[in-house]
Amino acid sequence: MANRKTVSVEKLLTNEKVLRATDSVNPELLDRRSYQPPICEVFKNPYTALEDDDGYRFVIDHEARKKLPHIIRNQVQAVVPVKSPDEAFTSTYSRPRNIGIVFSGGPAPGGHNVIAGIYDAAKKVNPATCVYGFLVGPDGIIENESIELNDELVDKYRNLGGFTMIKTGRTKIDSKQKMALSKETCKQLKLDALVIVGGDDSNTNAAFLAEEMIGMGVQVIGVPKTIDGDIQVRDADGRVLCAVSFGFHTAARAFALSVSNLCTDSSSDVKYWHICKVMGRVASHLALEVALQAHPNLTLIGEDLADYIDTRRLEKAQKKGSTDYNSYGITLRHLSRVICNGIVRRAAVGKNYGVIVIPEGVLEFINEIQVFIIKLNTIIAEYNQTHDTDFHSDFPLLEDKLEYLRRLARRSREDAAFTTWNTRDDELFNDIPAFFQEGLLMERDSHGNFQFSQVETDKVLMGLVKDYLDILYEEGSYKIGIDRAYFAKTLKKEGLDPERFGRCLFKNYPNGEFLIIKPVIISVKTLKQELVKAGILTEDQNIPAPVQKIFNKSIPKLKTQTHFFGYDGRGSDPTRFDCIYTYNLGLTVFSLIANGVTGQMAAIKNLEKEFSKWEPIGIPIAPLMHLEERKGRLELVLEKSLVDVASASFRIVQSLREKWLAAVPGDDDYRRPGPIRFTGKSVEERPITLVLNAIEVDPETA
Ligand code: FBP
Repeated sequence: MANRKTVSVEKLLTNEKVLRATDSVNPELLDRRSYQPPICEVFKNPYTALEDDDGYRFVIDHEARKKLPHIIRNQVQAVVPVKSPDEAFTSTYSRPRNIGIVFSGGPAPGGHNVIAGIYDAAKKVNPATCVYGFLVGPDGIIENESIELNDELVDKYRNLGGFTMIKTGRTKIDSKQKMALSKETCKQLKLDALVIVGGDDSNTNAAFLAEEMIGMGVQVIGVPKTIDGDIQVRDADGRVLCAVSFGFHTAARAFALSVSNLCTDSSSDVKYWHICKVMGRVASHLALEVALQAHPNLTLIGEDLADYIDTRRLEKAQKKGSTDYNSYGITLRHLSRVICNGIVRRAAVGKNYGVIVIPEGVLEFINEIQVFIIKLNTIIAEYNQTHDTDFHSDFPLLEDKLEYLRRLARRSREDAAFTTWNTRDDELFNDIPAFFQEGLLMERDSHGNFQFSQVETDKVLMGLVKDYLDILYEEGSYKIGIDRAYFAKTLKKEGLDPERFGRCLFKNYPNGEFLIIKPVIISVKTLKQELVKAGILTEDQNIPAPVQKIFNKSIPKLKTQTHFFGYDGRGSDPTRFDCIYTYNLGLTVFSLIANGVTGQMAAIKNLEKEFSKWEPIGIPIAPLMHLEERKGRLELVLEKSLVDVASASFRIVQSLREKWLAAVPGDDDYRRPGPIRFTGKSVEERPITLVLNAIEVDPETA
């Protein structure tokens, strides 16, 4: 130490090794930027055309027919090669164009490759084509804030996560004024096509923009994106057109790695239950995929909970000749019992640790909470409409909001026609903790959606879990099982007879591999009483130290660590699957543009199959729309796809639940998905849920 020469920081900063080690451009980044995703066979042709595929059937909503007359008759279109194009075709296909691209909604890994695919295809066909990126989401269209993309910019972000290149935002183009400004921007930039990369709400927007701009000759093409995996498109006969949105695979793999690491840590220091909330605003697709990837001990799936029937309650009512409708659907309290059951059963075999995965949107599936969310959505939306102000600015504090709700409850007592918020609602709402009330009253996003990511769902649930575990402990049914060999060794070491003490202390002695202290023994006092009753101790004798030690070990202390996996995985660099998928989506978008269609969504069919079977298609957006309640009003939107509890992937997870809970002596069944790999032998091909669901549809893929 004494001889170490200190080099000045100035000098260090010019050192070759220091420069290399601290450069933000590292080998991994260079590998990613230089990776060229394979392209679908059809794109190896210089020209592609579209063929209507009228084999798909859609049940068209009356309102969609009325509001989107110009695009409602669009068909599914297959992208096909053009072997010998005539001149008219090539000149239309290759004419110089102005194309604008916007990201809308939350980032999803792979977005940059959609841009790269569009850019490469467009420039290859005609280098004079200009591709613009609208900045910070739809606001960029409304305010005409855009940049022209060039090689340098596109190359910088190839195969990289995030939407960093042009950023994103959640503004909805939902007013006449915003629509007029958007049209003006398209006019000023002389746009031929506008590409909207977004979720269900953004593709809904794309359909309306397509309808509005048809007269201006601006084509509007959507690209389904969301890590939530809830844009899955099927026709009316259940035939899959888009099995999964891009970004889902990457986010699920990133979450699964973190969950898997926690499984490893938790089964090493054996003292924590890790409570992992994973993103997915409503649907539990991400949680289901994480379950398959990492095998945590307990994974809640919202859609499964919604199907819950309290048979005991139902039967009780049936005996009285009535039907108790409250028996259908799960309550928060019951859900907390499901979690407790897992914790108690693992404790009984000495496992006072584990990992639980809770989907971010689970509250949406819990009866009483869903009612609150819907009612409060309506109240906030109605307030904003009536007063033309903002509920949250007018009532900044929780107390102000609660007072407003109390006023509504009073109104319901005076006016029988007003049923939105009654006295019972108000009483129930006042029973829940303040932090949760704040969560439920929080500002909705610009689409009127409840922001589940902002609510501490895990805290709400685990609060109930802890309360119920305390009750179970008092009842004597929540104990840590003691390894029989350890018990015998501990007692023998101090010259005590394990047989004699064992029969007195444990309810399952000598048969259990893990011994459970008798329910009556819940304190040092009750322990002593049992020993005295069995004639092992007299009143004035102390409990022997080894027995005290065993008793202490049997007392469960629930220590939890909570985690939220969302923004981290959403920002991850894409898996190879998402890189390839999105680049080909970009190529599909260009084909749709070059062939002059509008109101279509770019997609790839057969994602569940090997790459050579992938088929680029255009999906008509308008026929997919239906009416849904948003901001207290019925609006035309794209339907979100929830986890299908009859699907193979869900049923497989359901039947492996016991195995993964591992409430038996021995090892847990954790799976190590490993980090997101980009190259190499072990690169995963596609989401596990996709693979499993496809087996049933097409046994050939099995
Ligand atoms: P998109 O539907 O826009 O893709 O966003 C999904 C999501 O990541 C959800 O999983 C999450 O609930 C939400 O965005 C978070 O929203 P925000 O980024 O506004 O906090």
